[in-house]
Amino acid sequence: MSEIVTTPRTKTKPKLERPRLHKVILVNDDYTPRDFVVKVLKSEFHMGEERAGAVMLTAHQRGVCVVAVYQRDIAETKATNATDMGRARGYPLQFTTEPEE
Ligand code: TYC
Repeated sequence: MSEIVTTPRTKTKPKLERPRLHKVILVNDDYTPRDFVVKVLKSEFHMGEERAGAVMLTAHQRGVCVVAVYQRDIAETKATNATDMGRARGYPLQFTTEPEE
């Protein structure tokens, strides 16, 4: 009796999902001074004066503005640090995170 041994010609590679990036979002409030928001954006997110001013203004006018996207743990750390800078001065400034689509 003869046996036919076949080997598959294609291999299926298990697909690993690429971890989603997370957005850091600046939230507007009525109390934090504009200059202070700009200062925080410059120091925690390494923005220049112009970009920081534009991001602050967008959040001021529209309620929120996406600041940047990072790997999840980096986004969370930066949002916490930036929020803490406001809290240390008694401001309700808020940075949140959410996954990208
Ligand atoms: N709305 C604040 C003011 O008028 C300024 C501000 C802008 C605060 C953006 C928070 O995310 C913010 N002083």
